[in-house]
Amino acid sequence: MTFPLPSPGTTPPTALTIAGSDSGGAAGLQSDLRTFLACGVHGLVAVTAVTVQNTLGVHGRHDVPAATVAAQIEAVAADMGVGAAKTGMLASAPIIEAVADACARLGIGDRIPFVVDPVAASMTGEALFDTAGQRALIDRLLPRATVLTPNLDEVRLLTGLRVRDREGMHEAARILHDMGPRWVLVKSGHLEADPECVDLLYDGTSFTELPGPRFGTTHTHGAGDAMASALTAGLAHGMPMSEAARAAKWFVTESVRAAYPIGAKVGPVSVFWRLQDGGDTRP
Ligand code: PXL
Repeated sequence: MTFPLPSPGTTPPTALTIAGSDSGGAAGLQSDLRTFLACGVHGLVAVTAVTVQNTLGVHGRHDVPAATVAAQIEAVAADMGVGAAKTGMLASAPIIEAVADACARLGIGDRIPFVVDPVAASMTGEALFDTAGQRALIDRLLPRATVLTPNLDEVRLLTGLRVRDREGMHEAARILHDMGPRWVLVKSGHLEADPECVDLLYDGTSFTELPGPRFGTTHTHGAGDAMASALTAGLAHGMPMSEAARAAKWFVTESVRAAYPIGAKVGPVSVFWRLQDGGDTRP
């Protein structure tokens, strides 16, 4: 169930994140690159926006021009190849349109697995795109997604459904599947009344539960990003969807177990546990 790490000098698979920067280093592209490293894939980035952020919240942001986002995707795809791709914060409708067009040109979401993480708001509730962005996401990216990975707030934004229990997660998965993605993985982290953390994978026919413990920690910033990027890494390794989802669930569970406090509020999940044994090869 683990992710293979490349032996020194061998070329690992590549994974592309199309995401925003979190200056606090917890979520966004920083989390994605860290997760890619820890899951044994070479991380590529198309940065969509720079957020001014710490554990207290998002204090400002500067979006990258849509054409520059598309150019980053084209540049890495042409030279290094994209084994699998994921989206995070997409910031605006024009960026979403440009990403959808670039993905269509490059086969991302066709022959290349495409994980759409419909990031709508920061941990502290600041919107990471507006209603035009939400419409573009539904119209242009959901039908192209190999797998959609919403948390329960994103389920509510995309479908209007307020999920209160595990049965509600099944209903959400069915509705979202009808919106176009080939698989839906509903993240259960926000179902706080549930003593466990059981994510749900749905392919339009059958449900697969991904069970895990719920930890008492409040330091969960970046957990959703880590789940989606570990899933992307698994797909880049060529794992079938259910195997990649199980591996990603294991990875994020260990990363929440290892989370640490830093700053005044919500600390990040950690990947340091993956580096602990055997990392030092000095004689
Ligand atoms: O966790 C979602 C997320 C993604 N990307 C950026 C973010 C956040 C949450 O804060 O800031 C840039």
